[in-house]
Amino acid sequence: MTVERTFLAIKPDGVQRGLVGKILNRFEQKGFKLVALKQLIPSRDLAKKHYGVHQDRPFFKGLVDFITSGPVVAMVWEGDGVITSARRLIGATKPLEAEPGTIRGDFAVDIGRNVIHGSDAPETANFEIGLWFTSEEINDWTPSDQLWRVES
Ligand code: DAT
Ligand code: MG
Repeated sequence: MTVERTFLAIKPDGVQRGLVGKILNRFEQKGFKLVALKQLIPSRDLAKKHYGVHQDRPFFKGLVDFITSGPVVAMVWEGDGVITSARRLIGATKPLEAEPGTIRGDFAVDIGRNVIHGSDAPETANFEIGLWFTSEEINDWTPSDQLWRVES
């Protein structure tokens, strides 16, 4: 596997419901590395760029209204295969179809309030990381336990 970075964001419903700590824990306990973290209320311009692929969908305006409605916790996580793995930890887009044990499976019922965003591919991860973060906001660091990690 190659080391990748992905963009994750706890949406306003996750922040309002006090789920930030529980969600961060899922990725920490899995073994991924947090390299950037900030809370912000996204501008409409940022939200529209982030969800640009959905601009012609009927739910687009509601999606932008929702994601700009309050604080979002934006993050970059790093690790082997983190893009696909984070999507699996997040679960299906429709929370009622998300497996128990996934974040959406455990914490959500409504597709329009599905708690968390995760990049879906390397290209979107690169685009989204660059959209939400400057390079100065992303930290290269080595966790001390990686010194005794087994190479594969
Ligand atoms: P995901 O967030 O799993 O990548 P997506 O990229 O297809 O899903 O859609 C982005 C977000 O848009 C999704 O998290 C919730 C919202 N959304 C998607 N389909 C929707 C629908 N049919 N009705 C309302 N909101 C929808
Ligand atoms: Mg998506």
